[in-house]
Amino acid sequence: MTSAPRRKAAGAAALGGVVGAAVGSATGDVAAVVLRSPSPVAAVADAVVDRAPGAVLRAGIDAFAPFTKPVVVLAVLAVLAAVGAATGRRTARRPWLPWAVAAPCAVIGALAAGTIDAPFRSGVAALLAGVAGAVTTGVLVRAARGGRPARDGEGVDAPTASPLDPPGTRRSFLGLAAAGGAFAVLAPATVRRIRSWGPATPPPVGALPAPTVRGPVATSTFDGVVPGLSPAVTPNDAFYRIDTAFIVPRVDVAGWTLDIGGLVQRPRTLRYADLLEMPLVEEEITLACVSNEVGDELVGNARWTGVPLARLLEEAGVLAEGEQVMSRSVDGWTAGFPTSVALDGRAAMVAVGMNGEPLPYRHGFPARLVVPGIYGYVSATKWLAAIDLVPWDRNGYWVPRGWAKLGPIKTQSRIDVPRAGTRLAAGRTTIAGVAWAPVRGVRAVEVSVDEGPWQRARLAGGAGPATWVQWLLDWEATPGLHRIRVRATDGQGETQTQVEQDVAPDGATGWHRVQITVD
Ligand SMILES: Nc1nc2c(c(=O)[nH]1)N[C@H]1C(S)=C(S)[C@@H](COP(=O)(O)O)O[C@H]1N2
Ligand SMILES: [Mo]
Repeated sequence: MTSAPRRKAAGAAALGGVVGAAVGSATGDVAAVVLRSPSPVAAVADAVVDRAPGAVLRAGIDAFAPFTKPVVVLAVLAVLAAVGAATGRRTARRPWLPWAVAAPCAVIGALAAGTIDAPFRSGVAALLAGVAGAVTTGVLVRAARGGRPARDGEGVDAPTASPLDPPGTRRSFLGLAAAGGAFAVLAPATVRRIRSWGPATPPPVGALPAPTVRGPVATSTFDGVVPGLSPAVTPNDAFYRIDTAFIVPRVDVAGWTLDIGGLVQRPRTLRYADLLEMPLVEEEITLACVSNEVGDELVGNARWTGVPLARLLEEAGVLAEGEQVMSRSVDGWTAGFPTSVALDGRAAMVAVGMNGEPLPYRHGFPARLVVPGIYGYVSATKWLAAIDLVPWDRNGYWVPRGWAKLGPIKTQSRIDVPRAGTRLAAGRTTIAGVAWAPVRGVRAVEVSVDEGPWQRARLAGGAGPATWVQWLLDWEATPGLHRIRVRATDGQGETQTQVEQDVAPDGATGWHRVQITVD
C-alpha cells in the first residue's frame, strides 16, 4: 500500500512534470516570437487541424469554429501536460527520462513549425523548448524529493520526504514550481507585448497636405446598422498587422530616403518632404493577407493617401527589362510584382497616410506601398526604403519560402453577424458581413441557410472595385440548429469557388459558413 506522504511526493513529482511541460511549451513560444518562426505548439495544432483524419474529427473541429484554433491549442497543451505528469512521476528512478520524452516532442514541434516556415529557426526554438522542459522537470522532481537521489529498491512512486530531509524542501519545491508556472503563463504574453511596445503613432510630422484626387468611397454604408458588422473603413488601431519585424521599426523621418532605381533611366532619391510636395491621391483600398483563412480577419479596408506609383515609375523611366517592381523595407524585407500591374490603371501608390493621418509606425511610417488587388506579401512593403526595377527572375521574401510568385487577391466573403457558435432568439434578425474581390469589384453576395436557396443580400452603395463591400440579409430565424453560408460574385460575373484550399501557396478558397443555435 502507498502511504499518504508517498502519494503526496508522487503528486509533487507529477506536478513537476506538468510545470516542466508548460515551461518547455512557453520557451518554444517565446523563442519562436524572438526568432520569427512559427510557435511550435501552435504549429502542431495547425497540423492537427489540417490533417484531422475522418469525418467525425473534422466535424468536431468545425463545431468549435471560430474557436477551433484555440481549442486545438488547448488540447495539444493538455496532451503535453499529461505526458509531463506521467514523466515527472517516473523521473525519480530514471533521471534521463525527461530528456527521452522531450526529444521526440521537440522533433514533432520542429517538424510542424519548420514545414510552415523557417526550418532552421523552428528547429532552434523547438530545441530550446525541449531543453527547458527537460531541465525544469529534472530540477522540480529533485526538489520534490528533497534533493535525494533515488535509492535501490524504491518503487516507481517517488519516496517521501523523511524527517531527515532538510527543512524547507517542500517550500523550495513549491517556490520553484510557482516560478515555472508563472514563467509559462506570463512569458508568451510578455514577449508579444514587447513586440508591439512603444508609441503607435509617429511624432507629429505636421498634418498631411490635402489630397488633390479622391477615389470612390462608399456612399451608403451599413455602419451602425448591425452591431458586430465590420465598419466600412477599418480604424487604424483595429487594422490587422502582419510583418516579420520583431520590434516595429520606428524610422526617423529626418534621415529617411526612398531610392527609386534599378532598371530605370533616371534613378532618384526622395525625401519625405519631396513626397508631400507631389500631388497626393486618396483611395479606399482593401488590404488582404495571403495567410487569411476563410472567414478570418487578416483583411482590412482603409483610406490611403499617397503618391501614385505610376507617376514615380514614369518619371524614373522604366527600361524594358524592368519587368518587376521589387520593393525593400528598412529592415531588409522584400516584395515584388509585375511592373504591368503598377501601370494598368489601378490605384497603386506610395502611401504616406492612412485614414487621414500619417501612417502609424506599425503600418509602415513614413511610407509604404499599397497595391490594390494583390496580397500584401507581394506588394505592401512597409517602412519602405527602396523601389528597384528588376528582371522577373528575382524573388521577394516569401517566394522562396513556398508562396506563389503572383498573388492576386481571391474573391472572398465573410459572415460577421451572427458569429459562429452564438445563440439567437427566434424571430426577425439580420445576417451581415463583408465581401471583397479587388480590383474586380463585388457584383453580388448571396446567402444560403441550411442548404436552402441562395438569397441575394443587399450591398452598401458606392464602394469602388478595390474595396470590400458590406452586405446585409434579413432572416426569419426559427428554433433549431442552423448553418449559414455565404458566397460572392465578382465584377466579371465569376462566383467564388466552393473548393476549399489552404492559405498556402496563393490564398485560401471556399465558402465561409457559421453554425448557430436559435432558441
Ligand atoms: N517591411 C515589411 N512590410 C510588409 C511585411 C513585412 O513582413 N515587412 N509583410 C507584408 C504582408 S505579408 C502583409 S499582409 C501586409 C500587412 O500590412 P499591415 O500590417 O499594415 O496590415 O504588409 C506587408 N508588408
Ligand atoms: Mo500577408
